[in-house]
Amino acid sequence: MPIDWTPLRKLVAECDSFALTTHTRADCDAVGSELGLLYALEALGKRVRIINADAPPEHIRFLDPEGRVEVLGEGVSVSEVHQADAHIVCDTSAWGQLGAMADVIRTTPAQRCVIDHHQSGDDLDAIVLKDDTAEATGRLIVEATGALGVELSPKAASPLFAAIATDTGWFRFPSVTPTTYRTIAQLVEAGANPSDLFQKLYDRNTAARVRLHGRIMESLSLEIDGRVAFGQATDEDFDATGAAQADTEDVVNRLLSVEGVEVAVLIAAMEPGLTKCSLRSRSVVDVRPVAEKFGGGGHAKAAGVRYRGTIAETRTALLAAVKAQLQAQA
Ligand SMILES: [Mn+2]
Repeated sequence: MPIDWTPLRKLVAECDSFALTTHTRADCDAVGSELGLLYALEALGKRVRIINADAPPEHIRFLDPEGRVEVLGEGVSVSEVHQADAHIVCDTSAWGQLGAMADVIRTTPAQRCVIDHHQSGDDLDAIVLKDDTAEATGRLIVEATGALGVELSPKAASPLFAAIATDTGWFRFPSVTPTTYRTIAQLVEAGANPSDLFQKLYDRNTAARVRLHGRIMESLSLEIDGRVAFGQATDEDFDATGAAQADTEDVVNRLLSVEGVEVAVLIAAMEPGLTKCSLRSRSVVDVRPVAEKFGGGGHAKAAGVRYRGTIAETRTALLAAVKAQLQAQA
């Protein structure tokens, strides 16, 4: 269902200052949506700050050349955040994903609004502007920009292009529609440079990252007649390669590329007794209930969860849950 932006227009008419935030360990869609919305609101003469619980990962910081993303506790106090007339949460509607910003938003006297495309989420007691069929929150921000009567600026166009491009795996996921391409055309017209963005996002691997990917590919194992693929990144893999957590991004899609595989699961060691799992599906199998079973969430074809246990324990638990889901959907 397309979003009716009337509540946002009303909120913007009523408020002069805005604090924008997103989920922790922000990705391009999270940061790109925040920046796109910030520049749209500023074009209307509003005072706007982006305040997140943590800094964006290093490899996507080029999206924010003006350094507009601020971090709570690093020169920004809770009372400063509370001075905003309204808080807008982008690209999540789950308390658990907001990190330290969750309490700030819970206790704010200001109005709350959520712009998101995730199926899972909590009641944030907010104006909810959600389309869970949208390929990216970034596309919703482009729509919102239009609904607010603001022209897309070159400063907004690049991060918004990156938001949509990365959430669609560079326009190859089934979530892509003609609207995606129309939106992208608007962003390119407004100044986004696709080949420059691609290079900055994907052709800047470190050797450590590529070596980690090699080890993850090597770990590939197949279950349930080759319908489910598992890959893992252990502490030893991180130590031996010198790669970081964020370097596992996107590898799960390579596991999914094996012919016959319907569901891929990548399990990465986070800290002792805690793993981070990424689940992807390319069939009718819905991986969101699998993630939700262990307190995670996401979409039907892409979900994630953190699991308390070793990699082996995580694998056993997730294999059983994926098996149950395959049977339930058979
Ligand atoms: Mn997103």
